[in-house]
Amino acid sequence: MAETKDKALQDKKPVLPTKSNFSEWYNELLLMAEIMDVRYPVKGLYVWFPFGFDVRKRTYAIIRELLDKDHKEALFPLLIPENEFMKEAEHIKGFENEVYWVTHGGKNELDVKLALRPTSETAIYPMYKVWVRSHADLPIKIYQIVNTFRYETKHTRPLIRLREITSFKEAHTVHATWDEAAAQVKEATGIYQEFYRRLAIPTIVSKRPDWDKFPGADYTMAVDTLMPDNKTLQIGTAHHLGSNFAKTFDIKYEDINGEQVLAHQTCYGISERSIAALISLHGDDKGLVFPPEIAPIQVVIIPILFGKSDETLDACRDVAQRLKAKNIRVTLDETDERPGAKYYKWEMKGVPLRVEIGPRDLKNNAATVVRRDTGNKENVPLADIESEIEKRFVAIHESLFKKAQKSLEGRLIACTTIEEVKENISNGIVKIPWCGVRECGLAMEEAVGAGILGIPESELGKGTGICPVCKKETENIAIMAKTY
Ligand code: 5CA
Ligand code: ZN
Repeated sequence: MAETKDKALQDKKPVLPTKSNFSEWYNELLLMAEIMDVRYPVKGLYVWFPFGFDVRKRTYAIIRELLDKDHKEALFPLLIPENEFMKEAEHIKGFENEVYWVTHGGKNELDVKLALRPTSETAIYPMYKVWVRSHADLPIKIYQIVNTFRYETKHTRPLIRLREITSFKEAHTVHATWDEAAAQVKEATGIYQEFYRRLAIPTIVSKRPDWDKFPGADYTMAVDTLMPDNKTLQIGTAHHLGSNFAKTFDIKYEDINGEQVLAHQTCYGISERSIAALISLHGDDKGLVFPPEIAPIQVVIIPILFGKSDETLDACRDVAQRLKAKNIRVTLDETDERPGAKYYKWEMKGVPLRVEIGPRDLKNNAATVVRRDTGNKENVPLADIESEIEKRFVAIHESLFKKAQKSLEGRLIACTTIEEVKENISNGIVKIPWCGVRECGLAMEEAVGAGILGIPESELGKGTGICPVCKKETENIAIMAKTY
């Protein structure tokens, strides 16, 4: 009886498309689970629901924790005067088609147009010119978490390609030497890998080909992950800026011999794409699935009530109290809805563990604990409920990561010819020998209709093969994929 009623109740609600229709699933899920509202009347701008904002808060707490070990957080202005913005030639070329300009203050035309930052090099580096005096001031490692604006012309998508990036974490460092800056780039990709490990997201780090590097950089390292639709998402980048910006912004320090020397710089950033990856990799046909550290609600308790039920409710309240005392984010769902409707609701929200307590459980001094990620049900003695829950949190995290990693590895396809690459490019990330020469790389991209992500760090100099374009032998194995 209860089952059929629940079914009828669910049928009235909008239904989540299956994840096999990834794009529809993604869009519908963001709304149904209350992550983002896409109904704001400006293209490429979206609204964080309070629930989504909670996820954002917890995600960004992790990146803050990792950076705060040896970076300082600061805050620079949103508006950049045109003359500063126009200083670095390569940088302008890369961004001029994406910049929003503020031209008026009220009815008055501004003497100097102001750019809404698309990224903050040109806001921060005029200040670094003032701040950097001597070698003793270095290194400087500063980050900020801000909104940035890019007039993107490719198809905009919530959390993935925004015109207002609401959650841009950008770090900007200054060093004495080129080598120290290179070491910083390495540290940055290491931090990002650790960050994504905390989100149970597997990543591939590679050096972007020269034609795909950040405008104004010597080189760019990128962190990518593979989405369910077999396209890669760039979820972080770290750039070695050499002395390119130091030259144009006149950032110099006095070395130990009293000489004025140009500084060396890096910058590295992530955005809410991190949350797009989190949702996309772990979610399923029933909705969100979160690693416990991120889940706004970690445990939901559902009382299974039959007739007079004071005892059941008391037991539920007691468990809720005990879990709260352990700083576990727990909700006791005492609403009048049927259990089935409650399961559906909390599964959609990605609550990692559901605890059901009914008269039969109580008779055994136990509770039924159900894992969101596997659906696995187990009886747990009430006496040990706290430690049993905590144990499962660790297990869920590890199992989400392993599952995601296996899924990525299962879609890494080794190829030797361009024909093979073409056949497989829609099935995942393709590995192909590449001599590293620009003409060969561009020819491959052209023939396949997909980008070279780079040569993964793990593959550098380790493979052997023949570049399919020039037929020369090479140790480098590049990866190619369709990208977001
Ligand atoms: N100044 C550098 C380092 S902070 C910079 O702007 N690098 S970036 O252009 O590569 O951006 C950093 C990261 O932000 C990218 O790797 C990507 O993950 C993310 N990102 C870039 N553009 C967008 C966008 N339009 N919407 C969402 N995320 C974006
Ligand atoms: Zn070649």
